[in-house]
Amino acid sequence: MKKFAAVTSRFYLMSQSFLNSSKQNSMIQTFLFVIILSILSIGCSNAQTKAPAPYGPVPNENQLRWQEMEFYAFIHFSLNTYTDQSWGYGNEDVNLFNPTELDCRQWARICKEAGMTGVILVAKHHCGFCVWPSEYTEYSVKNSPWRDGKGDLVQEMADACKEYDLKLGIYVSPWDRNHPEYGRSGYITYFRNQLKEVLTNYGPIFEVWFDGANGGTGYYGGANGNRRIDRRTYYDWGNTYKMIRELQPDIVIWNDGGDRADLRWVGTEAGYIGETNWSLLYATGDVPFNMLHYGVEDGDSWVPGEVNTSIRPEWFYHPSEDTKVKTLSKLMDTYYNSVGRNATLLLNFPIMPNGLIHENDEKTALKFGKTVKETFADNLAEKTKAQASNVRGNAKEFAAANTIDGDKETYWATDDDVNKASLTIDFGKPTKFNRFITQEYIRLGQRVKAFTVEAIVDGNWKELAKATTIGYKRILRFPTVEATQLRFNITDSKSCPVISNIGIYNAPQILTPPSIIRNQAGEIIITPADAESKIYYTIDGNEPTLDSKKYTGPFQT
Ligand code: FUL
Repeated sequence: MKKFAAVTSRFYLMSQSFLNSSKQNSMIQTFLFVIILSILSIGCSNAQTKAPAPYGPVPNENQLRWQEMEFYAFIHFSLNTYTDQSWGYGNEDVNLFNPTELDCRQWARICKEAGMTGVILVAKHHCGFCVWPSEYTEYSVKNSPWRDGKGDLVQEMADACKEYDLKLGIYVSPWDRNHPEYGRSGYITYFRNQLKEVLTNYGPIFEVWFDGANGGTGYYGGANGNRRIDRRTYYDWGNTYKMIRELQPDIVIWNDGGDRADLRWVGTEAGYIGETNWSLLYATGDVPFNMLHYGVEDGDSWVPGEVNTSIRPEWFYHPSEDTKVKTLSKLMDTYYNSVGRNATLLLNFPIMPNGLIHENDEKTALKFGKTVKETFADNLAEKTKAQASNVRGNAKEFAAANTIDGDKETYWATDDDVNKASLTIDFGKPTKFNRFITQEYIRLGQRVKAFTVEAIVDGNWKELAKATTIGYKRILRFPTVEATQLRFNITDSKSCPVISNIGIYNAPQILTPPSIIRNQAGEIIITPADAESKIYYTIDGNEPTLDSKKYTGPFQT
């Protein structure tokens, strides 16, 4: 505005001097006056159309950068890999750690090809074994036969991430079942020294992960006891966080125990977050029952959810699970129920004893990445016209078209007193689609509480989907429709809606064998890779045809 005022007054002076010196006729005077007036009036309408003020808590730059990463990997590989355990006791022999074909470049390549943006490596699990040669313990790779004790897995992972343009994150278990001082104050110094090592020596770390399993039985340097701790006070998280932020100013901290961190657990490791998902919690760290899963609508802090889940049932490699790698349909559901519900997806790869990702996991991960890529390759909204029922100050800066311009920094906003509004996309011709994406401009807070999506089908508006929160990203699935127009109705919002993006897609049908399982009640459950496939089956060994029985739900055989 200042710049504009300066330009206007300079123009006014110039025109005055022109008038004085040349004494032109009154027509010219009137003409210039009109120009000046119209420039001034544009200035006034701009002045009225200020951007919406932020509403409630907003993300910081680190949380924003992290949220845009969307999909990244977890890697679990430690002594448990060699003992077929989930949690080591803390006395497992370091000599067991001896991968013969370890290649972090294989892990990084798979992650990259699957569309992931980073990798969080378990540097120390609950057993206390360190996959980097920590100078503060003997319980590490430096005393293992791997690379004659000269190996450093964190360094190899950091190098591979650099080569494949992935960000690196680190999991350091606060609970350490090996350390003699665990449960006493001496352990906190040790824990911080270890954090200092991993956060200083390996370049930028985007996320640090502190698991919530804390305290219990363990080896504890030979004491073999049960060490209970107070999760809220023992680790003095406040000071630990301060140190972490000093060492890595761009980091985000994940913690599901103790002080509130930057990111939250979602209350389950099954691979989904609540359909209603506020990126908010209370600053005190108090979480009302089950609210990790849904966030807290009136929360006073921005704490978005991260969905962590494994590509197999367990986190570490167990040969018995080679046939239990999640199916493409399961992973697609996981994607829609995490990234599609305003969270990120942290998908785990268990590493085999030889140091590689199993081919079954690789195949599924790549298929998954390819399907996600193909699904969202062609945004049908981009070639359309968008119009809204209300545009803030009628200003172009806040017009509906900003949702389909491919620029995440522009947005559609309404006037301040509006909390219900519609945006219509006109395809100009009958168009098939089955996915709808919308994104709020979360720099200004999370606002929308409810919305619907409709389309003109056979001449009438028909509701395709109904949902609650949006946040950074919301994806809705519905059966394919052919329509000329789509209408996005915000039916309730905490404050005026601010929408940065709309995407409309026609996801290809996933042609892959369905998963077939028998549940505990003995029923057969058949799940196709997408909700649209129809299934016909036989139970007599004959090839099914379209005349065979149609699957409608679990059945007994
Ligand atoms: C859990 C841990 O106890 C598991 O072993 C695993 O590391 C997972 C990511 O978090 O709570």
